Amino acid sequence: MIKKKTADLAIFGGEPLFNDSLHVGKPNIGNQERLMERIQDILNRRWLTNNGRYVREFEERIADFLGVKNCVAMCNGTVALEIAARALGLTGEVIAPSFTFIATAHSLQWQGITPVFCDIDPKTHNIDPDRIERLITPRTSGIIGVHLWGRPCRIDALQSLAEERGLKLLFDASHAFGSSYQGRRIGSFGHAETFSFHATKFLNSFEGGAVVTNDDQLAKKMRLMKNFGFGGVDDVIYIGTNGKMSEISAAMGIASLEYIDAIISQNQANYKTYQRELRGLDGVEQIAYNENEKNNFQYIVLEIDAKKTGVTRDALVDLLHAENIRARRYFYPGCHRMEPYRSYYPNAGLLLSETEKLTDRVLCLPTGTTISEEDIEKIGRLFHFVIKNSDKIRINSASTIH
Ligand code: T4K
Repeated sequence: MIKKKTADLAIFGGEPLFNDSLHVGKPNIGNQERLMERIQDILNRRWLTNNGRYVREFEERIADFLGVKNCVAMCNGTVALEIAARALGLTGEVIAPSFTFIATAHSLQWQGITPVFCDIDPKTHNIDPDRIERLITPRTSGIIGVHLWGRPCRIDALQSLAEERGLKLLFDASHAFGSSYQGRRIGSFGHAETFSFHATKFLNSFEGGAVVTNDDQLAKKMRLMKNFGFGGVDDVIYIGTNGKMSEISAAMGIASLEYIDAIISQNQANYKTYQRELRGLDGVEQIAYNENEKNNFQYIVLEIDAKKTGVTRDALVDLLHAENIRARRYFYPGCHRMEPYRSYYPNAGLLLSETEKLTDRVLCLPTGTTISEEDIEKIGRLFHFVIKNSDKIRINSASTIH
């Protein structure tokens, strides 16, 4: 039970609600004993990287789990996107959402491809297929859909459009490991899909990523690309980079894979507890997962309507941080308002009105295997308290609390 009075809030100098910070993105770690055994084996065998046995096992198990022919493991999700884009032959312009982590856009710009930002559907937070057509020019070579928060894009609509217009279709599935679309696991849609296995992700390998595809030729090309273009010893047959996953990362990835049922059930329980605790708060909407599909429930995402709550999203973030709840404003302020895109396209916002509205509303809360039901109940009570007392907590236009 929290018995906070306004003056007790940490932001006013009181004790924080939590002694140890609760973080969005705190890693889930599988069976540590099994992980340590594998790490010991890696050290004993002195085979640390370069397509070792754990990387091969990880790739096989991922492909099997997703029902896709090829999994090419990479050192991280950004390099996975870069290599997938390059192997697909993307050039000129590629249509992608601005409401995503910056890596989606950077992976293109990094290799001289222009990301053309498309607005989102405010209901799903994903790229709106109905707005893509008007952005296609003779320079457009592809579309990247991002399954944000693990909720799939409108894949059918994107697929039809890409086919009609002869465009490549790549999905950034960084958030969507384990999710399904129309009963089929994310991973085998479009020409390829990429994953991030960063520490903060549902399935983590410390750092890591992968491209998955049913296209054998594409997979072969990406295997060359991630290994400097080596076709054999002393034989470089292609331009490449170093995108390899290490053995220790693969061992962590396997440990995570073996643990995902437990992570999902904890994430789902947290999601339900948040729904229960935040119920009845006018102006606070928790985004919903389609429970007819498979979900990883990795993100607890709220939309804050400051006109109803009387407290802006940013003020709420300040308050939560003061209470040691490390909430995040993903993906503020949108890629188009970050460099170099904001300088390149200063008027991009005119076509991105839904993105702009959403970047001021979204708030992500901690979840995962390290948070308890009681923690979430406390967070819920804090929300009720703050919103009920919003008139006493005066917030100026810069979101500072007085
Ligand atoms: N596409 C999409 C749609 C993505 O979301 C991402 C990555 C990518 C592509 C690229 O994949 P990678 O190249 O990263 O594999 C974090 C992650 O670094 C990033 O992987 C992720 N998306 C993004 C959504 O979140 P930041 O800037 O929020 O990181 P940071 O360091 O602030 O950490 C986030 C939170 O996690 C903090 O509250 C602290 C906590 N944390 C973090 C680490 C690393 C821990 O508790 N323990 C840890 O070990 O980007």
